[in-house]
Amino acid sequence: MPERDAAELLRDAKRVVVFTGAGMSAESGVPTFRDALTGLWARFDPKSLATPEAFAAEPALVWGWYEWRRAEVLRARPNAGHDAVAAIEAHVPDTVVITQNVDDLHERAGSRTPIHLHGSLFTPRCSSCDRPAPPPATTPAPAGPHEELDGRLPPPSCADCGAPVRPGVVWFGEQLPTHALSAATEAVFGCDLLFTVGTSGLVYPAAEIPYVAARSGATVVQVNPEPTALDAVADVNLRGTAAQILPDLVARAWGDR
Ligand code: BV8
Ligand code: ZN
Repeated sequence: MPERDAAELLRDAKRVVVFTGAGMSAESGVPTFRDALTGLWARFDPKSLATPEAFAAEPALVWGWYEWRRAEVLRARPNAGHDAVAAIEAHVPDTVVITQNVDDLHERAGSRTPIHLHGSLFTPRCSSCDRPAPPPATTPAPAGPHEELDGRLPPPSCADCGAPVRPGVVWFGEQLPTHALSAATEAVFGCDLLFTVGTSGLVYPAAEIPYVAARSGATVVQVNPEPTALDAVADVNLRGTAAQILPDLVARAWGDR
């Protein structure tokens, strides 16, 4: 069957879900989760740093990594892909954005209330009493081209109980926030079109999202320059990047330029 035209599917859709991963932010200069990390963290597998055990063992190393990533995000700007997602929301009121990303680029592009399945760099909280803590006023300066980024930053202490403040993200081995997961599942059950953009589809239960959409009868369109685990569930596979493909889809669906 010829690949159905994704722009036509988009124009005719009543309820759209846009499910995004790190590839969504790649063209904003934010490294994807799997990309080798620079400096101090280059020798670590992100999956070993993004755990409660790593934070308990080396709080300054892990907190420094997240503060470096938050600084990168603050220096970044939403790309044309983020803007196209916000345009889809403007054209199709019943659009839900579900992201695995911990950056705030969807929000800064105008997406109203993206569902953050894996939390956010901007909502640190106490590692013991869960009290929300303000993100630090300053962030690490960008490392010069040749200097080795030290990267260790001792986390602040909770104003209430004095325990270390932790990043407001979901680590491996931790449950996803129940309200986020139930809101995402509800949105997916009812949608007729789901875009999966810039994710390798390897981390669960988030990676279930496109499969739940397909089982509920939605058409699944993948946007990714590489093959992924989600090729198996995609009805339409658009081999390209978020900032190239999505604006073109929106333009062909509604004539936006
Ligand atoms: C849970 C936040 C259970 C933090 C993330 C053993 C022990 C414990 C758990 C497990 C285990 N084995 C399996 C598990 C389950 C585990 C899991 O799935 N592991 C995987 C590795 C097999 N999952 C969990 O632990 C989850 N929790 O299971 O809890 C439980 C149950 C009951 C009670 C208690 C506990 C929690 C997982 C959440 C982890 N946190 N992020 C942080 O950011 O630091 S995951 C993180 O990696 C991302 O959020 C994302 O979800 C995931 C993968 O990243 P992607 O977004 O896909 O990015 P990636 O780099 O992989 O790929 C980028 C893609 O973009 C590529 O395809 C590339 O081609 C494409 N791309 C590149 N450029 C572009 C592009 N696309 C478009 N345009 C471009 N320009
Ligand atoms: Zn506390």
